[in-house]
Amino acid sequence: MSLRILVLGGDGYLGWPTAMAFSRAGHRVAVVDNFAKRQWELELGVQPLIPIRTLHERLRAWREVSEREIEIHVGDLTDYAFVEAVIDGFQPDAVVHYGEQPSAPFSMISAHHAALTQANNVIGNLNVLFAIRDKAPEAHLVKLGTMGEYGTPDIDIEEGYLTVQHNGREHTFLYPKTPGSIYHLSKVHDSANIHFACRIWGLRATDLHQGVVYGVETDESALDPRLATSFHYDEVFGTALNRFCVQATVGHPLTVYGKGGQTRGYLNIRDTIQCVALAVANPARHGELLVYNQFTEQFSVQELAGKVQAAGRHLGWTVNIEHVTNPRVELEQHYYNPRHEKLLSLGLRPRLLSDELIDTMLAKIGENRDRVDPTAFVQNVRWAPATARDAGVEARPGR
Ligand code: USQ
Repeated sequence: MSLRILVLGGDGYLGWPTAMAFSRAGHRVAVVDNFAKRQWELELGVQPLIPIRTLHERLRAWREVSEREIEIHVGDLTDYAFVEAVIDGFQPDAVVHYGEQPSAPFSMISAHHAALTQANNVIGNLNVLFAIRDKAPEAHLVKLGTMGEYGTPDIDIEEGYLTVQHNGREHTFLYPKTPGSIYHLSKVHDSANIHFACRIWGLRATDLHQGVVYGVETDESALDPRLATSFHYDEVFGTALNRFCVQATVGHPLTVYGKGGQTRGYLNIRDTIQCVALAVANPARHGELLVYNQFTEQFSVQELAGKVQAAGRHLGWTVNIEHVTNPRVELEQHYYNPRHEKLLSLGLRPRLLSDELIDTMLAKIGENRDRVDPTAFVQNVRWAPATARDAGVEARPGR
C-alpha cells in the first residue's frame, strides 16, 4: 500500500536516505528542512566528508536516477504557521521526525547553543504535535529520540516504560530518564510532550530511542555520487565509530575519551532505515505511544576503537589509540543492559558490525581522504568547567 510520508529534517544524515528509501518503496514522500544544520556547520567551520549537493540538486538527481518525485517544503519547524500549512496540505499518513539539532557537543558549547537546541527541538516537536492534532489527526508520528535519554542507570533499561510497585500498588510510567547532555535532555522533553499528546489528545506515535548510528552510505545513496549523505567526523557532529574510521584512515590516533568503558547501543545506518520503515508499517493506535529501543548491538568505546585498530592493521596501517581527557561528564565504567526486542519481533534483520563492514567503511572514506581536515577532530567542547567535573556530579544521587 502506498502511503503519504512526510520526512522532517530531510536534508540530514538520516533524513535524506530515509526519504529516498520510502520513495523507492513506492510511497509518496515529501521532505521538510530549513538547512539550519548547514548553517551550524558554517558557524563551526566543519564540513561533511563527502561533498553534499544542495537538497534541490539531490532531489533532481533522485528524479533522474529513480524516476520518482520527492516533494520539498523549505521552512522552520519552530514556525507554527509553516508546520500547520505543510501538514494540512500534504495530509500525511506518517510523519517521520528527524528535524532537530542532533549533536550533544553542540548543545554544550554555550548558553546560546543550549537554548538554541532546546528551543529548536522542543518547540518544533510541539508544533508538529499541534498541527497533527488539528489538521491530520489520523497521522502516525514516528519520532527519532535517543537511547541517551535513559543515560546509564544501574538497572536494566526497559523499552520505554517501567512498572513501579510502591506501597502495595503498581503503576507503569515512562522509564525514568537521566540524560547526559542538554541535547539528550531536549529529546526527554520531546518524549514527555509526545506522551502527553497521546494520553490527552488521542494522537498515535512511536518514539524510537535510537543508539549511535554509523555508516557512510545506504542502498539508495550508493546509487549515484550526487545522492551521498552528510557524513561527519568532526568532534561536534561526528559519532564515535565514524570518527574512528576517519582518524584511522589519515593516521590520526583514535580519540578514546578517558578509560573508554562508556558503553552505548550502536546500529548501522541501513538498519536505521529498516527500523523506521518497520515503525511506519506498524502504526500505534490512537492514544498509544509505542517506544522502541533502536539499536542492534552494544560496545564500549574501547572495544570499538580496538575493532578499527585491527581493521587498519589488517590493511598494513599504523593505528594508535589515545586515551584523551574526557571532555564530557559521563561514567567511564558502568552497568549497561538495555532491552531491544520489539523491533526484532517486528522483523528487523540487523546488519551487525563485522570486519568486512569496517573494511567497506574504510574503503569509502579512503576515496575522500584528501578532504579530511584533522583540525576538526578536536574542537574542545567541554561539558563542565574542570572544577565541576572533578566534583563527579554524574555519579552522585540526590538525598
Ligand atoms: N566518544 C569517544 N571518543 C570520540 C567520540 C565519542 O570516546 O572521539 C565517546 C563519547 O564520550 C560517548 C560515546 O563515545 O561515550 C558515544 O559518543 P558519540 O559522539 O558517538 O554519540 P553521542 O554524543 O551519544 O550522540 C550520538 C548522536 C545523537 C544520538 C546519540 C545516540 O550524535 O544524535 O542521539 O548518538 S545515544 O548515544 O544512544 O544517545
